[in-house]
Amino acid sequence: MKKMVTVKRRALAANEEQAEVLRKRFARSGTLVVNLISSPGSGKTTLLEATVSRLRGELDCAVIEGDVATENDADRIRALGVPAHQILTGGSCHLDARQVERGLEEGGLPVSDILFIENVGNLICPTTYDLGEDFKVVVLSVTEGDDKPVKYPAIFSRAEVAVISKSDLLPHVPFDLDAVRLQVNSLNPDGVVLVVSATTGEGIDGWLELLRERLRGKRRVQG
Ligand SMILES: Nc1nc2c(ncn2[C@@H]2O[C@H](COP(=O)(O)OP(=O)(O)OP(=O)(O)O)[C@@H](O)[C@H]2O)c(=O)[nH]1
Ligand SMILES: [Mg+2]
Repeated sequence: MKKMVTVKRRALAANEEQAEVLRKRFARSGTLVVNLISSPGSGKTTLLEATVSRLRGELDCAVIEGDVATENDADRIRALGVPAHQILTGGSCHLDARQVERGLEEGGLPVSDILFIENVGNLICPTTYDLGEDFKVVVLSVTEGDDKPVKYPAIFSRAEVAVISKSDLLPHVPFDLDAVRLQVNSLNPDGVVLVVSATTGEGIDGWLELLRERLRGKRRVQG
C-alpha cells in the first residue's frame, strides 16, 4: 500500500513538471486552455460542437479529445472544420500532461486562440492531473442527479467553472438547481455556475462570453 502511494506521488510530481512545460508553451502562444471534465455522456462533446461552431470566424479553436477507445469525438469536431486530435488512453481513466504534449506534436494541431481538452469521461481520475490548462470546467448534466457536487467534492472544488448541462431536460427530471448551486458554492466560493443546453442554445452566450473574457484576461496579463 505504502509503495503504491509513493508511486502515485512520483507520477503526480512528474506530471506537474510536464504541465509547467505545457503552461509555458501556451503562455508563449497566448492560447487559452480549457480542461473539460465530467462523467461519461454529460455532454462535453456536444457543448464543444456548439462552442466551436459559434466561435468560427471570430477565434481559432482546436480540440484534444481523450477517450479510452474510438476516434468518435475527434471526428465530430473535425466534421465542423475544426482541427482535433484524438488521444487514446487504452484503458487509463484520465489524460496526463505527457500525452497532451505528445498529442500536440503528433496531432499537428495549429496554434490556436483557444485549445479545448476534453478529458476521459470520469469525475475522479482526471481531477489531480494538471494538463497545463488555464482552468478546469466540470460538466454535470441534469439527468445525473443533484447530489453530485457533494459526492464528488474534489473536482467541484477545483473546477473554476461548473456547467450544468442539458437544461432543456429540467422539466422532465427531478433536479434541484438551487441545491446544486449551494453545493458548488460551498465547495468553491469563487466558482462560476452556468446553466446550459447545447441543444436549445440556452446559456451558450454566457459560456462564450466567459471564454472571451478569460482569453482577453490572459493576454492582458502577458502584455
Ligand atoms: N437533451 C439534451 N441532450 C444532450 C445535450 N447535450 C448532449 N446531449 C446528448 O447527450 C448524449 C451524450 O453527449 P456527448 O456530448 O457525447 O457526451 P460526452 O460528455 O462528450 O460523452 P463522453 O465523451 O462519452 O464522456 C448524446 O446523446 C447527446 O445528444 C443537451 O444539451 N440536451
Ligand atoms: Mg465526448
